[in-house]
Amino acid sequence: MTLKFARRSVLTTAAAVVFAGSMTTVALAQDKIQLRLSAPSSETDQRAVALIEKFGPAVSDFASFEPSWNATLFAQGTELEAIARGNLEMSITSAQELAVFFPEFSIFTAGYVHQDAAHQVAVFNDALMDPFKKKVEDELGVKLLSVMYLGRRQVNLRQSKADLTVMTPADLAGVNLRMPGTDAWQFLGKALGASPTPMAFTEVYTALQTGAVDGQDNPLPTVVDAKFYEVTKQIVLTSHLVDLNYIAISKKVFDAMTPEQQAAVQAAADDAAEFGRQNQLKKEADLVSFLEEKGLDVYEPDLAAFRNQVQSMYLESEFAASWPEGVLEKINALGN
Ligand code: KDO
Repeated sequence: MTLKFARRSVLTTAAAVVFAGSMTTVALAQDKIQLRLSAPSSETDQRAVALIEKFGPAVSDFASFEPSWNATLFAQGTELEAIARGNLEMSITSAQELAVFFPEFSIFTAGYVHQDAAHQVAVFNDALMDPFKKKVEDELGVKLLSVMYLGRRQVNLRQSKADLTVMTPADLAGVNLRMPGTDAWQFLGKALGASPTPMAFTEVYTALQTGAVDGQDNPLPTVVDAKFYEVTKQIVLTSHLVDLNYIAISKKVFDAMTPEQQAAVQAAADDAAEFGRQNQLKKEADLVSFLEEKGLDVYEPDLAAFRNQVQSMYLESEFAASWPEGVLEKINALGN
């Protein structure tokens, strides 16, 4: 009896300890800061890989990083509003999306402004960005943590080079080019000489396959990751936009963190951005031969012709009217 009693009591105590232990685990998981991120990219895109492998683990002591890819949580272009409304904590946003709220961000969407990945970083970390960042924080409640490199955007067409060789913007006349769906993106398509069609990223593969569009523009790593090479025949290396995404976080969520947690989140974002940048650069350098092996023609057009047309169209546009005085010169001065 005594033994039974003692045994039962030990078991009960043990069960209580296990129960209390699991409650602690549950409580800890609940206590962690939830960081949901929504993005249209796939989970194999280098920005996603960097966030999964570097960002999440680096903040896991106090935050639960919960990314959703392929726009499954929020549609492309709706993430910033979701963060502003408190329905989402993080995204990798574009200058084009920010330009919807703050037209001056269109300066970072203009063709041939950023020169390369290092220039993007120098611009993002320069004091010239401070008023841009502050406005996004004050008016949208979104903090831009770091800049991610997407790559140099190239024109990728269904037509074969034999049917359509693109050397100058005039050669893109009448080409139905899918561009992402904001004014800043559409204008870039026009500046290239094409007829832009807005469409969400997740619909592009099917649109290329069915011929709903003639082509799309994206950096080579994206062309490969999204398998656009399966449904296109050529890539014109216009390098018209050195594209970026900002790692964005809810300012409210960030401000509620301790200074140590904030520092850890900032460092994790910077590390993830750097890791992703190096991987993306490596891929960009390697992928021309991969695409040629897949049967695509990959060639350089008359770059001066593209640069001249794109730059002059931007300077004459309503976008340039919103660019703060002297910022373009400062951006240029940070480049080569
Ligand atoms: C795209 O829709 O073409 C684009 O490249 C635009 C970028 O700003 C970014 O949103 C990207 O898609 C997605 O992350 C998918 O790679």
